[in-house]
Amino acid sequence: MIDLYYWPTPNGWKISIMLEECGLEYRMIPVNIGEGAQFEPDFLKISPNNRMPAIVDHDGPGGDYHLMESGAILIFLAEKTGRFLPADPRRYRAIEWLMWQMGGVGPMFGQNGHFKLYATEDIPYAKKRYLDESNRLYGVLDRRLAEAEYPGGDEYTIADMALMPWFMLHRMQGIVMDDYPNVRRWYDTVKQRPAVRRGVDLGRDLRRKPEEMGEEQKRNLFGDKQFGNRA
Ligand SMILES: N[C@@H](CCC(=O)N[C@@H](CS)C(=O)NCC(=O)O)C(=O)O
Repeated sequence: MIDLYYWPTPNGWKISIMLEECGLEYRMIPVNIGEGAQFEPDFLKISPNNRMPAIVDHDGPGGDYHLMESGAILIFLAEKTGRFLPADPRRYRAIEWLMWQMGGVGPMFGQNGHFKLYATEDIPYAKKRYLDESNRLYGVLDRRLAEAEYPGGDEYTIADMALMPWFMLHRMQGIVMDDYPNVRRWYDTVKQRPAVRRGVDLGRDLRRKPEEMGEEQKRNLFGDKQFGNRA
């Protein structure tokens, strides 16, 4: 049994999709990041960076095994099940695009969304910088998908599960996906997978629109509570 510490955001969806793809038995434990649950001492023992997703695998190496960081969790679950991460040499192509998601797409799309939708002041320089960078990253994936069906090659892998959730927010992010026809083709294919739909549906009722976020939630996520709560 796996405990999934989760809130319905792109980083959370990566893991709910993988758990659904693998048919693993899991229990979802909501971490309400708007209300500050990510700062609870018990959660910090599992996820010292005060971010979800995180898991505890009760049948993990040495017993209860906790893990934070969605990329590490995806690799762990792929190795546990022997699925969605092919053997050499294709393995490292999938890991390459997984790392590209973790180091580029996640942080840059995250900042793009922050300055466009959540920032408490309007900063045109920041908005332009992160929108330009997000479009550049769309272009990089588009070129990769012109030569391969999936970022990892000819198979659907954990790289797709890491990428897909962030591309789902393209409209909110101010991106015109149809400018990237290979991304559009890949997106339309992956979006139809039943496990992707189930993964993204997990905790749907808990999700709030940016305009529904109150002052207290902004303080927890981006303001004095976020930084004041750190050691
Ligand atoms: N690199 C981390 C990023 C996780 C992350 O940023 N999670 C956000 C929600 S999408 C979070 O928990 N935020 C809580 C906070 O900022 O206090 C991963 O991929 O797991």
